[in-house]
Amino acid sequence: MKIRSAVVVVPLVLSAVPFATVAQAVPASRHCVAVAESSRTTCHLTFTEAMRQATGGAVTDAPAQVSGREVAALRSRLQSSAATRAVAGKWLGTAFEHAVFKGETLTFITMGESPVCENNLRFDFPRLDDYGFNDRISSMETGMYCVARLHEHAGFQGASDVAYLRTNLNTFNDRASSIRFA
Ligand SMILES: [Ca+2]
Repeated sequence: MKIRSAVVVVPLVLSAVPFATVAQAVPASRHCVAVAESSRTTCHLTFTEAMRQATGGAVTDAPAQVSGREVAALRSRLQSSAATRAVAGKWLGTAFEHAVFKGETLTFITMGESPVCENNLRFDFPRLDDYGFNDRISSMETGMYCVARLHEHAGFQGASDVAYLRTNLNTFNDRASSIRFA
């Protein structure tokens, strides 16, 4: 009986150590902003900070982590006044790591004059790998005037699919390597 109780106690003591280590090692999620006219990308720990940057400070209370309901609220919000509509014209779209607008995000913006896509302008992001988002996009939200064409390969090569407004990518899930907004 003495030996059996020792065997029970030892694994309990050992298991406490790796559990604490794993809890500290959970990686933070990333929410990045890609600018069409620049190769520079800025990443944030929360979607709140990414939206603050993407809207030039007009939206400061977006949720830290996103869901479909919150993204819909954000769209309504951007359409609510002349000031935010001007900002919304610079927002090309946001890509999400998971379906139904969850996980890490990559928000695409332009520094050009708004409104943008409705003026036959085109905004190219030829290598999603540059943003750590190659073959990862599972859902998309596009800006009010923009349609996103997703391509299977970098440089707008290979098969393509179109995303407009809020959509899960379904057959194009985790396949896109480049995106063109128009
Ligand atoms: Ca994915």
